[in-house]
Amino acid sequence: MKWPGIIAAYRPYLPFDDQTQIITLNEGNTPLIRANRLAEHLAPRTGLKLYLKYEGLNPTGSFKDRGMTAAITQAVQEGAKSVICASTGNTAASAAAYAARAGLRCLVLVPEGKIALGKLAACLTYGAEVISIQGSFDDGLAMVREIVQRQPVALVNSINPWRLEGQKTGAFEICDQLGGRAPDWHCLPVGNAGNITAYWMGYKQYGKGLPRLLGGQAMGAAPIVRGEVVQQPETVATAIRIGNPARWREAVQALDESGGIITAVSDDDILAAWKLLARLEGVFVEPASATGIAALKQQIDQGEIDPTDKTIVCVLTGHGLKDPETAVSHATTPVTLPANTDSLEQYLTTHP
Ligand code: AN7
Repeated sequence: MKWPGIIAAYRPYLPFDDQTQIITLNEGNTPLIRANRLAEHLAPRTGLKLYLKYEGLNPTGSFKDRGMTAAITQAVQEGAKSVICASTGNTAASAAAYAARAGLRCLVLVPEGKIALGKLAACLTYGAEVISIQGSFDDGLAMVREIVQRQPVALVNSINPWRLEGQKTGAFEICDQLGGRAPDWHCLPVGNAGNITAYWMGYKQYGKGLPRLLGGQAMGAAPIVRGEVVQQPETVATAIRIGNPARWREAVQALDESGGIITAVSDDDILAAWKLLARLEGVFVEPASATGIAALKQQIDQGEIDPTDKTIVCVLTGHGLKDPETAVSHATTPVTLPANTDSLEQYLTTHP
């Protein structure tokens, strides 16, 4: 069956009518991958059924496309000619792509020097006006919130409710892919807290059961865990380098309602989980996307989550090719050999 994108696929659950001109790149319908080797590593012989929702396979390489098809569709419907967002990179790339498709001007504010290369490359190629600000994501968000009060430009950050409408479809897909039920636990990284808010909306609306939520924040950017704004957030996971999340209150409510947990994990733990995903399961994500796995490992190790016979889904929010620089700098270096088979044989036999 041809997949039409998340709005057409889930229209009865979304506030769009049949007349709406949909701006889509056929996002969504991402695989839910069973991860037996990783499950065995995290919780040996417990019967844990672990699944990876691989959102890096969306058209621009992150989950943001689910929300962006909805936000840009609505912006066009309202007659907008320009859109703007602040971003750690993925929202910007997604906005740039959907704006291009709709023929809109797109401005993106990104923190100077703190946006992964693949995201910057995408924004520039889609033709967005990339504004590198000498500050953090949080500074950028404050700026765009103000400018939309002064200028006729539509805001497409996740404070825009249409973003959440689109992103909640991830929960619908997970329930569908599990055969019509929600998992026991749903794990994901938390930055600006739009996605955790949207997933909870989605599970509640779909009526196929409710998971408990496990949110992971990076230790150097963990305002919700700490209960206070982080003035200078810092983490290798630049996607979630956010100190004052816009959907903070909603995230706390979702965590409370679900009997969930939010926890902080170190950069080392994030990178360890990121490597495990690639090496045990062949799934390459950007570092931030491994935060849910790192949080799950921590909670199992600490005895806070009992994995026995549980169905657990981890959302992998962005593709590994988004951040090639971190990948290369944390990997082993390639072996260089002369171009002959004897050298290759020598290498093979001396490196068993
Ligand atoms: C890969 O692009 O905030 O908690 O500006 O790119 O909904 O913010 C990105 C966030 C997780 C956190 N994983 O999601 C942005 C931005 C990846 C991300 C998150 C982001 P939210």
